[in-house]
Amino acid sequence: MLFDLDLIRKVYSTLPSKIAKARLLVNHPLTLSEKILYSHLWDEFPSKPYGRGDDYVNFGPDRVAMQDATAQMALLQFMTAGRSRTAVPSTVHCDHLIQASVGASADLGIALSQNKEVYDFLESVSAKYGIGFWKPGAGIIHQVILENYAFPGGMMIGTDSHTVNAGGLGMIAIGVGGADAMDVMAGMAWELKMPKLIGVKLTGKLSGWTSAKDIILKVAGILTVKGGTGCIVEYFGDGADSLSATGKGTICNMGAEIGATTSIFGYDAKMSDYLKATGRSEIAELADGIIADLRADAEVYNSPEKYFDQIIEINLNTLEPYVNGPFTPDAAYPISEFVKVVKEKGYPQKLEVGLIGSCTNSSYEDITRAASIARQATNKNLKAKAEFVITPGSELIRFTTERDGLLSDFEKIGGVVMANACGPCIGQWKRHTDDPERKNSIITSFNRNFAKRNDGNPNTHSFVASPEIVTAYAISGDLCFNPLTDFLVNEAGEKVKLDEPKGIELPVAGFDVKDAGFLAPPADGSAINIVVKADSERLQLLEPFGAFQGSDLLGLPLLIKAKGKCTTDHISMAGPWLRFRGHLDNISNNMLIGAVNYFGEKTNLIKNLLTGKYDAVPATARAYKAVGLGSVVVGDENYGEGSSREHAAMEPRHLGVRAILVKSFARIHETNLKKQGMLALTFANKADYDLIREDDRFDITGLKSFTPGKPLVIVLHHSDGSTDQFPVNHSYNEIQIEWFKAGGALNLLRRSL
Ligand code: MIC
Ligand code: SF4
Repeated sequence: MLFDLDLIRKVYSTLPSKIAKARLLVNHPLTLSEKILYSHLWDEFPSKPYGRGDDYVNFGPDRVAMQDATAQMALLQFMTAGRSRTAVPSTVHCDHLIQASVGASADLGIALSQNKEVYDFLESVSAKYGIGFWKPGAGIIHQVILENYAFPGGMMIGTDSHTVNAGGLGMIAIGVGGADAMDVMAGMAWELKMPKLIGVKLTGKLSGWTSAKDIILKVAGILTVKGGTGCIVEYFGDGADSLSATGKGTICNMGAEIGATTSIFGYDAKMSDYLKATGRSEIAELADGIIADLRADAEVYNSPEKYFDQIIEINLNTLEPYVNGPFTPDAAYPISEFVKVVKEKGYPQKLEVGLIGSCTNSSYEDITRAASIARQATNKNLKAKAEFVITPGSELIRFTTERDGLLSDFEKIGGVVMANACGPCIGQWKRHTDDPERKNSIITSFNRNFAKRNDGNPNTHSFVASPEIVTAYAISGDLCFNPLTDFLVNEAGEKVKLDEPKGIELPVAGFDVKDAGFLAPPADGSAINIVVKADSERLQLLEPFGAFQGSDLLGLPLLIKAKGKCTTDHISMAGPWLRFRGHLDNISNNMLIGAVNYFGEKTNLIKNLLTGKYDAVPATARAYKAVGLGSVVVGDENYGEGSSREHAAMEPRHLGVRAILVKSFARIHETNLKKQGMLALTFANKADYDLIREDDRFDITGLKSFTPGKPLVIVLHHSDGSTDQFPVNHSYNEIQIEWFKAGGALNLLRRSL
């Protein structure tokens, strides 16, 4: 559908002149990322270029997107901002709260009744403030955005880390916490450190079993889960132009898994085709008119090493399909080596479930390629040996693929089509298993595979691959099967081989849908009354956090020293806890329950320094809070990796944690902590992590002269009476220090109203 054409016209009318000005300012040819960033500055043009990786910059994004699990907190904050409508076009998408169990229509019915209070809240807030509302079942936020709202050269933020998906249509789209979204909806600037730029040059052309997914699976292996932190990844080269727009979307989507701020492709014929196929010819025409401004300058493509901070080159002619996992998306294996890895590492060989779809891989092309494998299985008398689950990304996709007989290709081999929603990808999955603790393997076309993410079982080994590879594995039921080379035995006992997949980029008969699930807001929503029941267990109005008292923080007990990977799924688990995303006190009962305690290596078992007894993390934090004691959380590298959920920052804030001290942070989480008035600190010397003992108390000193660039000092008081002292770094700028002092950014905003 076509929305907000006026907005796009307005952006395009000034884009060329702003880009020309930016080129003069930086005094060299521009990458596409720089073009879009400089044309979305909030303030006047600066007198000198912004330092990449150094300077904080205020931007003015064109739009905001929110999904139901994060929108609740974002909107609860926005409601306190005193506006009658959002300052920029914004949308809410109901996708995360639907549990996949038996199939689309039954599951959707259950979700509608179980989440009624939350859906009603989101719908009425949306109506009141002029926000477009996508009903439960309409689809997954990023797929819906790609189909309806993303436009080349635009900038958007969204309260979900995979907002970056829209880079597939040449947009700078960035995942943020709800407090950031609130700022933009309230008409304020949005701040980001000027990103560094990684260029990925794609040469050649995909063929056979290899798909766009394999490009990002390989890139994840090269850059690792933190290699993209603070960077925009810009793809280019003839290989880039040969990829479908949705294939580009898949690559950008999973850029979240390398920590990248966002990823982007230059506007090309494939994007134009996709815009036209999804009812947006007007945008394609406008974009065609300024195409040079929607791609990097020619000099950049000719000598990329001069303009990017880092370059990666991938030849698509020789790229193999990849399988990544388990437990981390950057454990990348070309399929030819995967069998060896499974055997050597002792991963469970039997594959129990294959799952395709999600916001990452739901395109028509994806579904046709996977369905071509399923169809062959039927023709060759094969049945899927593993369970096989399909979650379409949107109603547009579901309707069209059903019409074209593709969903029935899956059903014929035993596939079950779930609602157009996140479902198993975010642990909203009633997995049918006899033993929820058993060591087992599953494979998905999703993007994340952290422990417990899909089904809550820490022993589920979750692997990630393209939908066609997942389909082939589901048919074989065996992780030691290589679909490119190996034979299968069919129901008649014959040896058969799967031919390579065949895809159709865009539906020949066009996309179609009966009811896309969109609800436009009324022209005037001022009379709408928003109700949050005082005794609700799902929603709770926010109480302002207390301001900084002005003196150093002394004698704070260690809450937990987290060991190894500590993603937002470890800090604030999803799945069953999603139901409390609008109720800060209730959801705080999941705080850090997935983090591994360095001392004793158990989860959710830490020493309460007041009693000396071991207890759950939330209970211990509440015990400290009850006696007016703050506490400190210590963590490892890339702490807060993964989701944009600000609950991972608000829960510790709510339960009295004052500082999070880690070796390094993931970007969105670090900003979320700052926004909520927490201290986000990093060890100046990473080895100081080893100094922290189980019954330590912390002094955090230097807060009276808290200034940008100046380290603070930690004094550790060990229980044997000895002490250690070391500097810790922070990345707060002036404004962010004001957030800290005010007790959170929202307090500062309220004060200014
Ligand atoms: C995810 O993929 O982890 C989520 C669930 O979409 C999150 C958002 C959330 O936690 O609500 C994300 O990626 O930001
Ligand atoms: Fe939903 Fe999964 Fe996409 Fe997150 S990654 S938006 S949970 S489908």
